[in-house]
Amino acid sequence: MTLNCRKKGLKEIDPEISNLIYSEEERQNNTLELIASENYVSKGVLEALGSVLTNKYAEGYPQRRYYGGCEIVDQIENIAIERAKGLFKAEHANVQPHSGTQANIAVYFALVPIGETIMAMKLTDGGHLTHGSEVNISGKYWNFVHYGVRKDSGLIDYDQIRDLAKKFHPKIIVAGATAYPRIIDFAHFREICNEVGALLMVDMAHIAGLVAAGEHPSPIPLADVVTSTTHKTLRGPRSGFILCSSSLKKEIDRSVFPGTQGGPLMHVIAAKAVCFKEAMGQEFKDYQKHVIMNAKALAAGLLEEGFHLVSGGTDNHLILVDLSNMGISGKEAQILLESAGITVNKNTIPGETRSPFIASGIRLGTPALTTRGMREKEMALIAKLISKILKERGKGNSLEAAKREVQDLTIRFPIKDR
Ligand code: DSN
Repeated sequence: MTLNCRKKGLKEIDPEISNLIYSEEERQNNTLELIASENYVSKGVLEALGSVLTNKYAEGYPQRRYYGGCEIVDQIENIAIERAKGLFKAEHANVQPHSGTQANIAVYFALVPIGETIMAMKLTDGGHLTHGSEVNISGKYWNFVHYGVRKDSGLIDYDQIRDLAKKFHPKIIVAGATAYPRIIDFAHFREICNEVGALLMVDMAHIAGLVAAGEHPSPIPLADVVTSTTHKTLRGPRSGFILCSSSLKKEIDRSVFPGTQGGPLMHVIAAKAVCFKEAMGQEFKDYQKHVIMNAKALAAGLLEEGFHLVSGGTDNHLILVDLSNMGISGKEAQILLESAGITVNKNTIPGETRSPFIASGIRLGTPALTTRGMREKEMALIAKLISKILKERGKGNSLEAAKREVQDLTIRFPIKDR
């Protein structure tokens, strides 16, 4: 890397990629982001991500590296570790996992011999690929037993978990979901784990920001190990981390490196440190309150329009809409909404009969729109827009009218530098 090259901007070095990044920025500015797992990072997080730290190899852990020249990155990783521990009141933090998937696999690899049993939530009921899906490494290397939600209420079926746990004696029970709109009762999970001698692992990726702000009960004092991403409600870089008790520190650290990863991404670890700092502030706590208030307002608006919501509503940042009564699949709804500038993802629903590529539902989340400053009034309007787009599909010029309203919202609530 020469000084000359550093002086040139990306626009001159690679106009093709530069233009595409600009187009993506425009797309983000001009659409309403309702994907529950997405958000907009601060300038501080972006700067750390785009820094020279990407040049540094640092295999190992602070003060125990396999490379020289690590005295600065050691300080950065130590700060990230201390901030994660402070924010979540954890005994130990590993900030090296590149993603939530890496974090989950590292925990299984650390604590469960290959082929032994783990229990987790079914994918169609709100779980995650890494919770033992047969197409994922987790489902291929370990024997997963799945629990789900109750058909009548859409709520986690704790009785089923207890029965299955007694029958299959899992080494770990995983609590945590990607499409569950209600509070998760970690104390109930702990109780079941104690009864059957299982470890409790909580994957809090979706709710990490809510937990940090005290808006969802924390799994930290109850779980043996907690995994998370940093880019959803937590509003940091695309990455992961693990929290655990001091007694598991050695196994977890060894499993991340050298067990399942090589060199850590020091630029991303720096960005995680920035994100943890931001999450300690009052502005972040207020933000998380609004994330939930907005989700409740959006849910209320959709219920008023006759939509069926799994579990009847939400306690957190997301809503799972069951479209069965609307005569439209999740895939069709996603495409229609996207054509009006509203971005969502199709999602399977409990008792799903379609393939995940089609699905019978859509998942909506408020973290990104809340970051733009939208509040309950805008959520009520968005619920009406979604209803109009889906119900009046193919009729007159209602799509064009919805597009104009979306555009107006994006102009009134720009993505601001923070
Ligand atoms: N965590 C998933 C989501 O909720 O979007 C992606 O893996």
